[in-house]
Amino acid sequence: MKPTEKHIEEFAANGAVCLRGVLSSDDLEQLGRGVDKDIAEPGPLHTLQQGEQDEGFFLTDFCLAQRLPEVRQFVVASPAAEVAASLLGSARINFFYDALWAKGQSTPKRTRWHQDQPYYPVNGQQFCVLWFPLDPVAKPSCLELIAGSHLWGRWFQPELSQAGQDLYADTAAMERLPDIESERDKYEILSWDMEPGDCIAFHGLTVHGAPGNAASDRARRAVSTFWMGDDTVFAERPGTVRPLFEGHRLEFGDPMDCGYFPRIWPQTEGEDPAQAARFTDPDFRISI
Ligand SMILES: O=C(O)CCC(=O)C(=O)O
Repeated sequence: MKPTEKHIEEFAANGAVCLRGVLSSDDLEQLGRGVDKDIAEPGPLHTLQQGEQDEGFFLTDFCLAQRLPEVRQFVVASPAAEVAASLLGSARINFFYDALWAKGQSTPKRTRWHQDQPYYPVNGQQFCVLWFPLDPVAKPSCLELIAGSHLWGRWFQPELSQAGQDLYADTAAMERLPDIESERDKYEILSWDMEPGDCIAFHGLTVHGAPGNAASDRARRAVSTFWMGDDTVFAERPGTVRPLFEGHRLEFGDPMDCGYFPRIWPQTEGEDPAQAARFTDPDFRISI
C-alpha cells in the first residue's frame, strides 16, 4: 500500500498519519519472528522500563536489525523505506535504526511524552519514524501524537527514559517539555485503533508518548523504524546522544548517506542493503 496524496498532506500538516494495511502477512510474520526472538533473549541495549515495584512488563530494545536476520530483512525488503520516501518527498531514504517497545498485558507504565530527533545527531526536515504494532491495539493503548507539534519550531530536552533525568547536562540548550499529561485538553492528541500491518508515520519533531497497556488483556508489541531523507545531515548536540553510534566516520554537516546508515530506497539492482557496512562492518559500535 502506497501513501495517497491525502496521507502525504495529513503527514505534512499534523506530523503524523495512520496508514492501513502497509505490511503483507509475510512482512508481519518475519518481523514478528524477530521480535519474539528478541523478547525471549533481549540484546545488549535492552532496558526493562518497569521498576522493581511496578506491575507488568515493559521492555525496550534497540538495533534488532543488527543482530536478527528476520528484522534486517524486514528493514531492507518491506515497503517501509518506500513509504518514508513518499511521505517525506525524498529521492533517497537511509536507515537510521530500529527500536522495540513491548508492553505486556495489564502493564500500566507509560512511554513518556517526548520528541525523537533531539536524542539523535541528525538535523533536517526529512526525518520520520514508522511505528508498526504487531498486535491489535485499541486506542487506549495506542501511541499518541500531538497534531502539528513538528511545526512548533521547538526542540525539547530529551530525558533518559527510566530515570527521567536530562540527557544533556547543558539545560539551557533545549527547552523543557511542558507537562502535557496534566493539560491534555490543551492539545489535539491523535491516536487510532490499529491492526497488525497498519502503521503510524510521524515526523522526528512530533511530540508523542504512549499510555500503558493497562486496559488490555493482550501484549502490545511494536517496532519503530527510523528513516532519513535527502536533507538530513550529521549534527552536533550539546552532549552525548542516545543511542551513540560510533565508527561511521561522518563529520558534522555530512549527509546521512553512507553504508553505515545504508540507503534502502531506491533499491539499486545488484546491491543488497543487508550487506551494507552497517550490518557487516567490524567498526560498528553502538551504546546507550
Ligand atoms: O511504543 C511506544 O510505547 C513508544 C514509541 C516511541 O516513543 C517512539 O517510537 O519513539
